[in-house]
Amino acid sequence: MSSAPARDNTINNPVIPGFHPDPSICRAGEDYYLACSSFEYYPGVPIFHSRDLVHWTQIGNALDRPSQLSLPPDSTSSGGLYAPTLRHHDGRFWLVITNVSGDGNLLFTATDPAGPWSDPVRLPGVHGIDPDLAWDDEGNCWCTVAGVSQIRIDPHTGETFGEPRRLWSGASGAKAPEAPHLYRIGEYWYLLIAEGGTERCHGVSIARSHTPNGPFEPCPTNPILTHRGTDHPIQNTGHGDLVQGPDSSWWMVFLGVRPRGGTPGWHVLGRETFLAPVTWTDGWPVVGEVSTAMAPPPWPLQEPAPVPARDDFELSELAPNWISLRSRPVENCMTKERSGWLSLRARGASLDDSEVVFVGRRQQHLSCRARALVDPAEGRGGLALRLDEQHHYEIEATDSEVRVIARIGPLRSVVASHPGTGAPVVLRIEAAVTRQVTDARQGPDTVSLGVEDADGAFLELAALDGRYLSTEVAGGFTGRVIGLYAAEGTVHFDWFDYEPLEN
Ligand code: 6LW
Repeated sequence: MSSAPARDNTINNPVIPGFHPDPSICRAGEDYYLACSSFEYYPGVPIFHSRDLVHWTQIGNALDRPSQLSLPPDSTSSGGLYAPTLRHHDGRFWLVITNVSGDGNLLFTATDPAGPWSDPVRLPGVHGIDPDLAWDDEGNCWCTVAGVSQIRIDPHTGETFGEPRRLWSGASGAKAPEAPHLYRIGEYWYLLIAEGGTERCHGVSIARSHTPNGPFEPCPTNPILTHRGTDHPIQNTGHGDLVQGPDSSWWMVFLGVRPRGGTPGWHVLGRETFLAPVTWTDGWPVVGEVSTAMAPPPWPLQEPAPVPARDDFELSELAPNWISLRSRPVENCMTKERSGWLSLRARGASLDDSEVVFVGRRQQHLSCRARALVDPAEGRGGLALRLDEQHHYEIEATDSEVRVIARIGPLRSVVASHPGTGAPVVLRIEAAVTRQVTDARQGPDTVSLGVEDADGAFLELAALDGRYLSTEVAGGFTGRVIGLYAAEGTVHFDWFDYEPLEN
């Protein structure tokens, strides 16, 4: 998967669209790697590669074996894996992350970020989310967590030394000083943090010290990045990480959201990964303009790899952008049961159930179309747009019926029904962004669900307000995922298409 095609001499920001929050970036020679949070989804922690900081291709998921990632069936959505730090040090890649649904802070290593990553080293003595790793000149490894506090660790064994030391509680008395990253840059150690919470007040602040352990002096112009209180189209900007470009210029990756519709605005794609230039004044970083169409960096850009719309399920392994809920047992998700088809064997009876068998991909475009050819002869299942167990729209097929189901909070309703033919059927879900807001209460987009006839004509069965599948309504840390599911028996899928539509 690649993203952000160059257009009209600007680059598209977010550089990694869709639910890809808490970006952490590192450089190894000419190569850049980036990791994101993945919460209740399995495999976990998508890893991206780029050579130009603009075009990113997903090369794997760091945690793709049960020995690395355990998410109990009853673990909550928006639990699971929070906020990685990815670093290249001493010829190896290091990833540290919190599994809030069980194992706490965990450290993994790899020689190739595409994998395989090691089994976890547990960090039972590190208390707090958003762990960061930094090594000083003496070879000490400092693990800094939200709060903000720090402890020395042995990254090979997970042993901690001494007591945690409080470093800084942020610049402005704002809530949630978190997402620390510690860097040695020139004569200083810089401590970058997020504060204000991951909602509309989010921001990034920085402090510096002559040692990795403080005392830290806050930047006089903190926060160095925030869109709080503005009408900027990119909101909730925060949780950043710094990196040097190929020409040694400085850049920040950070998360942001794109709310749409009337007031108060709803964002539906989750928190996305954005890029912004950084310059330095008086030894402090200054974040440049943040824009959805930004000026390209001065170095040559890669030609983005074309992204095929269709997955034909011809391969025995699913591509890395496919994610499941909590686990992916081979007996429930089969690529060889019927050659060239994906076969899902049901466990839970609906998407309300945390054990449902679901395989999806992130919705990455404000307007898009997803289609799938489904054979329901041996079961019941279909195509779904999911935010969590309490917020999803789906079009579901059995031999005798196709129906649209909406679950919004405690309410569940069959909103449309259509006779089935007994034959495989093409199901379709489209999201169309609200272009013009004519009413302050208007939602961010419309979600259409329906079937295609033999000529490919779309028969819309329902058009639903997208706000109910937004973070502002559902809560939590994730974004929409579009995918295939089985709710009874075994359901076979011949292909799945995902196409961006013009916004
Ligand atoms: C993450 C925290 C945050 O741990 O949201 O925006 C939390 N920042 O740093 C979950 O992604």
